[in-house]
Amino acid sequence: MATYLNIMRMINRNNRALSWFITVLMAASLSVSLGCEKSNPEGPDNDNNPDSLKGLKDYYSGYFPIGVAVSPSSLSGAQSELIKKHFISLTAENVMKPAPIHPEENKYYWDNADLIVNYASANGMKMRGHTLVWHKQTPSWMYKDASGNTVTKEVLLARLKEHITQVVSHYKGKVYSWDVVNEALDDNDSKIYRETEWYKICGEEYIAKAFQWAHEADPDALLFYNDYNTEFAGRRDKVYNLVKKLLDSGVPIHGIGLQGHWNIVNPSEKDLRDAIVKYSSLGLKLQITELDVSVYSSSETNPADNVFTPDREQKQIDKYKMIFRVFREYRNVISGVTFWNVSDKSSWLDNFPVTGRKNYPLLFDQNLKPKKAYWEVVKF
Ligand code: HAH
Repeated sequence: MATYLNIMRMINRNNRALSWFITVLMAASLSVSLGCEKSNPEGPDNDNNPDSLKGLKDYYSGYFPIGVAVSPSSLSGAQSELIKKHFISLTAENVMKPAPIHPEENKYYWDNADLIVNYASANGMKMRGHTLVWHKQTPSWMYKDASGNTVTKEVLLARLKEHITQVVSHYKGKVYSWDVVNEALDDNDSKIYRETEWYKICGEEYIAKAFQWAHEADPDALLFYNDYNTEFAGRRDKVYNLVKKLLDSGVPIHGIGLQGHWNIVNPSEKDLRDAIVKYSSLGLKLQITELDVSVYSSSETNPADNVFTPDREQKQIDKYKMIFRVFREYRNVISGVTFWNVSDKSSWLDNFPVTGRKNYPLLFDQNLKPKKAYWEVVKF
């Protein structure tokens, strides 16, 4: 700084124009070096960029583990390299669900799920289990007897106990947290429980039992209730009340999974904060279990409207930026953030809620390159 002033005094005597030019130059370089925001290079993921060596999980290592939902086929080639670089936790997108893993009574199919669990352990990653009880992707034999009639509550609960005991025991010590019950609450504010076969045959009791049996099979596993739209007032209160009731009656439940299937409009920062604050008042851990940010709002359903416009891109960047800022703030409560799929190359949202409408909901593009939203999420 002193040298700079001396130079300026010297030049000032001789040439006012030159001195003005140098002042501007120095000011520009000073403002870059003193800037409080760390400047992550926008976009370039090349070898000259020191940040390109770091993965998403490394930026967040002091915050929470960053995970991703995978299928066995994503664990090779370029996708595998991307997964190893950016993620430290895995969830099986489908292969641990009741239908694929327990296709017939007394028949378990472990191979696909084992592949993912072994990959996680070989690469020092954590493994989440998804999911033990759900109304979808559940084999139809579960609810029927040999003559095709609906089974009694006693039979269905016995089958549930058998399923949970087998699956949780098989992965004991390998899966550290389970989404025990998925989506048991109704979408409609006027109803509490979703009218699934589980509910119709067993009543609400199956929920508490599922947690109890999972806990008996692996007392060290962290057990989660997992659901979507958990940030909107109606469902937020229902999730809170359900989990509070379970806790009050001594059911072993350790956390709430907020799926995080969000979009360019929702949730608002206020809804997200209110949900986190309300759930954490129960003294439980929260995990974001299935994060993606659809580039379409929930009211947009035209299959032809499927272009990732600059406007949608900017809105997605803003939403990702906001949600990760809030997550960082609540790092003491949030114990994991998992993305639902690896990159925009393929996502379940390419077929939901509109079949065949391409979506671009993740932080990596169709060529597996970090998107602008990625660079914003790691800029803090
Ligand atoms: C999630 N449901 C499930 O938990 C997950 O297992 C699946 O792979 C994808 C999404 C979200 C959902 C849904 O399936 C239907 C309606 C609303 C939300």
